[in-house]
Amino acid sequence: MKHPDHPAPRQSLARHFTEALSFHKRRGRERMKLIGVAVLAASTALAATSRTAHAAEPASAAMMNTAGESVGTVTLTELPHGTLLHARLQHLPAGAHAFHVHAVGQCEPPFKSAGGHFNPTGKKHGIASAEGMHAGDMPNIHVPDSGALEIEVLNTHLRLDAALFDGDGAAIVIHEGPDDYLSDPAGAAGPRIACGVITR
Ligand SMILES: [Cu+2]
Ligand SMILES: [Zn+2]
Repeated sequence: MKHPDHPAPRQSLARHFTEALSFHKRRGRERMKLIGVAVLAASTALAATSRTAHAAEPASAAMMNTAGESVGTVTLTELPHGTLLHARLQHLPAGAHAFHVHAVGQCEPPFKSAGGHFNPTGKKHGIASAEGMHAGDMPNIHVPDSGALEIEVLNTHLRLDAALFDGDGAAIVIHEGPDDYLSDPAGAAGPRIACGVITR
């Protein structure tokens, strides 16, 4: 049963728009343009509100080496097509290093505490593997002689969701060597040289 005195918001908006339109028909083209702009602005604001309610807040990881010294920060921002990782790193050895999301948010040197790669869908390791890949697998980073590197990478398999922020959390890990993109379970990347718990 309908309640004419208490129409649903959408009906109310439509009715107001119709009433305003008929009222302003007498006022000519300029006024109608203004109403159109106002209605568009209102619907855009509603859409923005519902997106904000579902979007995850940005997260970050303070990276440290095995001596407990800071080697930079990685920020993680969830976007419609994945999570953007923005790494600002320093004091790292030059060369190619594996760069992963690991399944446990604990960074006790030598960082075995961070567990294996983040792998909520039970895949094998490697962006080059037909049976891959782990959601935590990402391309190698290449640190120049300065030891400092700023990069952004989009991980299309990663979400800042309940699977990542489960009971034991998650971490960003950098390895001594490069990921070969194939060897299960960790890409034969050698020891872990830096680690940061992902927090928000
Ligand atoms: Cu790793
Ligand atoms: Zn992996």
